[in-house]
Parts: sequence; C-alpha cells; structure tokens
Amino acid sequence: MVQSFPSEPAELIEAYVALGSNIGDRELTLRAAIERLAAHCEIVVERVSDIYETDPVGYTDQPAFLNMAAAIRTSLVPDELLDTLLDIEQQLGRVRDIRWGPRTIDLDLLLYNGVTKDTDRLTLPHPRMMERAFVLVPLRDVLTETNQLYAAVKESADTACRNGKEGITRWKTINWHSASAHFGS
Ligand code: X6L
Ligand code: MG
Ligand code: MG
Repeated sequence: MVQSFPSEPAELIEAYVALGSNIGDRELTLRAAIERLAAHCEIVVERVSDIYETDPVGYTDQPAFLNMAAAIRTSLVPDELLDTLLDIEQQLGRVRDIRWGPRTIDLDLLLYNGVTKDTDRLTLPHPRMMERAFVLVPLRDVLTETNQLYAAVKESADTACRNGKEGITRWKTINWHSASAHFGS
C-alpha cells in the first residue's frame, strides 16, 4: 500500500490588490473589504496602504473616491483570487450598472507574483495600472522594494504627487500593521 503523507503547507504567493469606494461610508467599506480578505482561510493580509482621497477619472461626474492598496499572500490561483474579490464586491453591495460609474467597493487584482496572463476575465499585471495615479500612489506604500516594478511605480507615483495635478490627497494614515492580526482596533 502506498504510504500517504500529510500534504506540505501550500506555498503562499504574493499578490497586490487595489481597493476603491465612492458610495456610502467609504472608509467603513474599505475596512470591511480588508477584513473579509483577512478572514479568508487562504489569504493573509500582509500590509495595507494609507487611504487616499482621489478625484474621479474616466467618468468624472461622480463623487470623489477613497483608494488604497493591500499586499497579500495567498494559496489561491489567480482565477480563484479574482472570484474571491468579485464575491466580496457582491457581499458589500456592488451593483454594476454605469460603466466606470460609482461603486460601494471595487477590488482589482493588480499583480500576482510576477505572473503574466491575458484571458477574457483576467489580465495580469493589471493592464492600466501604470497609468492610474490613484492606483500607483497607494501601491507604492505596500510594494516591496525588491519587486521588479518598484522603481517604475515609485517614479510615477512621485511624479503624480509632485505635480499635484492628479487630485490625490492622503486622507488617512493607517496603522493596520500586520493587518490580519489587528482588525477591530
Ligand atoms: C480616458 C479614458 C482617460 C478613460 C481615463 C481611467 C477609465 C480609469 C476608467 C479613462 C479611465 C478608469 C476609479 C476612478 C474609476 C477609482 C478614481 C477606471 C474605472 N475607478 N477614479 N474611476 N478611483 N479616482 O478607483 O479606473 S472607473
Ligand atoms: Mg478599478
Ligand atoms: Mg474592478
């Protein structure tokens, strides 16, 4: 008979998620989304960025956003992680009506361990992240300096902040260090 061994702990892959909200209690909804990520048994929230208030882009006739970013570790594959993000959006009242319109919560998968992927439902890295200051400025807070994209993200984020044209202001400094462990405080 073949000996069965306990399976090794699955390797945890680093991934980055962008969060945005511009309807309702924006900060509460961002926190709820982070809490739901942290509560998932296959996700560890490692770092969360500060919260930034940002002028809407794309469709500009809507309220200002709060945007932030999170660095997570996960044993989920990219499509499972995307499903989880879409589930959490639904749980937090996301209704998809107007394209680029207001939303209680938006969770975008930006980076998954250097994976490149291009399918109908998921493109990695996120195809437009490098053009969006509301993504890059929070991402800079949580991206590891050894990440391949760190220099490019930092440069673009710094330029956006220096110009001040992008309509991004630090709205709240977050102390959710090791976010998974400290929620509720
Ligand atoms: C020309 C055409 C220039 C389209 C920009 C940019 C479209 C971003 C959509 C664009 C264009 C988007 C957020 C937002 C949206 C957000 C802020 C999108 C999708 N999401 N604005 N607009 N924060 N500040 O999270 O990202 S809609
Ligand atoms: Mg988005
Ligand atoms: Mg989205």
